[in-house]
Amino acid sequence: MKALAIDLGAGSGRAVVGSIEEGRISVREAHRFPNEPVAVGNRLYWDILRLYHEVKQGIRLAVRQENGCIGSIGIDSWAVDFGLISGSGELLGNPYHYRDAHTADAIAEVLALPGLSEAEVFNRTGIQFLNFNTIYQLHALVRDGNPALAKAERLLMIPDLLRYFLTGEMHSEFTNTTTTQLFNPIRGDWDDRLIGAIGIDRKLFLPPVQPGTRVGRLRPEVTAELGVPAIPLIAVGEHDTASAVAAVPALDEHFAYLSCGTWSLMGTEVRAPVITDEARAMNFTNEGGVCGTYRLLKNIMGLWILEECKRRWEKERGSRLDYAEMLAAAEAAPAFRSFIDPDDGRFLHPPDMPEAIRSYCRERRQPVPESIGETVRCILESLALKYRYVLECTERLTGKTYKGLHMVGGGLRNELLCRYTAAALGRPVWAGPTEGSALGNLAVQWIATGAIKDIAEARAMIRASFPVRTYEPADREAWTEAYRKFAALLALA
Ligand code: LRH
Repeated sequence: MKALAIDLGAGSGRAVVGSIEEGRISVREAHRFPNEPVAVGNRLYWDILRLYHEVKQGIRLAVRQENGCIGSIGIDSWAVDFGLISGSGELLGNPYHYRDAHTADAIAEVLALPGLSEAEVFNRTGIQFLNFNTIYQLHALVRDGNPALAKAERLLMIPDLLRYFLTGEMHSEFTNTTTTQLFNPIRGDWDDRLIGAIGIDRKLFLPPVQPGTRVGRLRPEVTAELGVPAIPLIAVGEHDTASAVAAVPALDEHFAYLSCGTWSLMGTEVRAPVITDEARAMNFTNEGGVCGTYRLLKNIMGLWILEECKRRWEKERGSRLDYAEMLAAAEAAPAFRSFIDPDDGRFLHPPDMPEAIRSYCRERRQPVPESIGETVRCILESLALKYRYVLECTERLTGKTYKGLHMVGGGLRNELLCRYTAAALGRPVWAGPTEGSALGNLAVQWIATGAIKDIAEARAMIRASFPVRTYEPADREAWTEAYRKFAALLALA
């Protein structure tokens, strides 16, 4: 039976139909639609009702194109963002987007609350400190006297919210739940103490359900509107990174991955969260995964920096710029001239990304990248070098050595980045598939319905069904020297 994955990414959302025939998986895009945040004054919101409309169109088109053969639906999207629901079941306002600046100082504010400290919050959650985590967003709403919060009865993460609109049932899916930094993986439940400390009512939070759980069917109003049957919804790894990692076609039990897209998420899969002082000092996270796993990983700012530069340059030129042109210019630019720390806070949501890069280089007394080629080269080399650092940190935390790196996600289309990554790591990169989240979303649906036995079989099938390209390391000495410079610049331990 075919399954439908709704995958909402930065920039666009997609409805992807997955099929299995003779042990091979294939995917087909039934609908693609924009997913752009809406700025109002200095606030940044989800365009949630438009997205819901597009999700419904995706379901209608997929069912029609497949002659009714859609057996289940799963939804994934990025972590941390949420909607608030009233006692009468209505959405209270437009959800905020995590790049809204209201959480700029929120980590320090939360850690200054009575009884809280970095160690306390990390030991209770195992989650890295990112200022947009749900805990800090909620704190900002309390601090600013947000009226919706005062009326809220439930909090639903974005895929939970869209699923609620479709089915009328409210559930809190586990992988996304963990990214709130309010979930305690040791106790296996929401952390009452943290929730209380930030002044939030415990009643907002529902008991988490595991990926693979059936969570309702399309409600009658939706089936009537779309002319489709009452298809069941399955909770998948609703955090897109959980789904992307589920799709890593690794054969070994222990492997290192990089989910490469707007964000770069790098780490490994573990059976239990690694909550140690060392993990906290490295600001690693332990996000809930599918099939009883956790993802020990670190966020790296990723291709967002490049995407934002492209947007800015296109605005300045008044015409489109394609990636091939940008990457060719980067290859022609001099190597290892200047580096940035991709994770410097200024790159999270600056009004002018190329200027943010120039300001970083100016402050660090490095040559300032001016042309498109110089800037792209600086971004890609810096990302690849940061990957080396994070991979080595992962090895220190797990005590394991990884022979190479699996890369999945749309970012693999950037072949220069894959090449630089292999070179910076001095290890092979196995790149593929480019479909990360949608495939992992489908895989969990198929495991739930019995079409696939378990996650190992899903990964083996993905490996047999999609190309994986190997990039071998090159220019070892030059990259080793570049890493030395990079590590000194960023004062990496
Ligand atoms: C990637 C991602 C990542 C989160 C960020 C908000 O899309 O879900 O795992 O940290 O977005």
